[in-house]
Amino acid sequence: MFKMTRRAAIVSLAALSLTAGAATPAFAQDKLTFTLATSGSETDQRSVAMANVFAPMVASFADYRPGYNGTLFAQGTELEAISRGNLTMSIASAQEMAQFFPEFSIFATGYVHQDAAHQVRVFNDPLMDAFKAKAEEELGVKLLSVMYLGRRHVNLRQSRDELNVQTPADLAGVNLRMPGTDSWQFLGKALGAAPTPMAFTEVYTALSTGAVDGQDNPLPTVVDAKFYEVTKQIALTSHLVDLNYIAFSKEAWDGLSADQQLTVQRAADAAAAYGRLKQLDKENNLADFIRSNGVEIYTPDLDAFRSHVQAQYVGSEVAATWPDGVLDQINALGN
Ligand code: KDO
Repeated sequence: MFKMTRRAAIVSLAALSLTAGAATPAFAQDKLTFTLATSGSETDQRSVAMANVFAPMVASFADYRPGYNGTLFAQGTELEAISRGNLTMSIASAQEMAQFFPEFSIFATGYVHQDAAHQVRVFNDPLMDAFKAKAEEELGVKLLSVMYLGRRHVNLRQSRDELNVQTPADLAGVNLRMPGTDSWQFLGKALGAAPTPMAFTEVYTALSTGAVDGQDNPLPTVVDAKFYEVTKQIALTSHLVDLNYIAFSKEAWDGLSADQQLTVQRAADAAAAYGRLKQLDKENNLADFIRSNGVEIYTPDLDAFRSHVQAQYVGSEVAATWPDGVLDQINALGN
């Protein structure tokens, strides 16, 4: 699993030549190339939004080159690649940002964001300014916009007859795949499970062989990655209303004209807005399809999950990294 301390990132940012690949043309008249790395598939709504909305909007001055399924950079290594000048863009998670700046874990904490609109209000609120500034100044990564991934639920190989998940106690000993960073693993434990770190691209095989008991992701991901083929149940825990940031190289950004910067910002916002609507639509309409493939979907005791998860964060090392007052500010932006 990739893990880099903030200090190491800062050192590498300072020490390495930043001319490598961020978005620099050989000649002034050349088009720029914006390379994006994601562990998501080409059919993932965030990828679709970038290809169908972002790319055309910047096409007059930049070619958009996406690399899907972790083929350009493995999941969790994209931010470092941007920081080193080897990549222009990624679809980054708050959990990945927290590898460099632990306070980003607040945006990766269970039952904090309430819905997609809440994510947008939080991202655009002045409370984000200090987070964004730190990412730019210390990592060389500009967070352009917030994308909606969706409500993450617990998705297991066992049938409900074998394991009926009502409370966190029912997940005791369940080997739940979570992505490989500290924030994810903390959340997996907070849910009551025994989390196993694993890259997204390995999850289907691990579910089909039984190397893990389950995974957590929103319904659109369960369909896109065909996890419904190798699992039997989904407990709608909604433990994380998950987001991603459209992350952009600060070096590449600084090389753009003011007009181009405005266009890139607008294109990112438009792609995020388009993707959000598509993802929400899918999230609301996929349950029947998943059920028709033999996966039982049901709602557990949400109060039990929420109170247990929140209790794990209170007084934790994770919560100690959150700047004073930010949780209250986030909550105040909720419904
Ligand atoms: C995952 O690994 O479970 C996750 O959902 C984490 C997200 O942050 C995001 O990276 C996503 O995978 C990938 O884009 C694949 O959908």
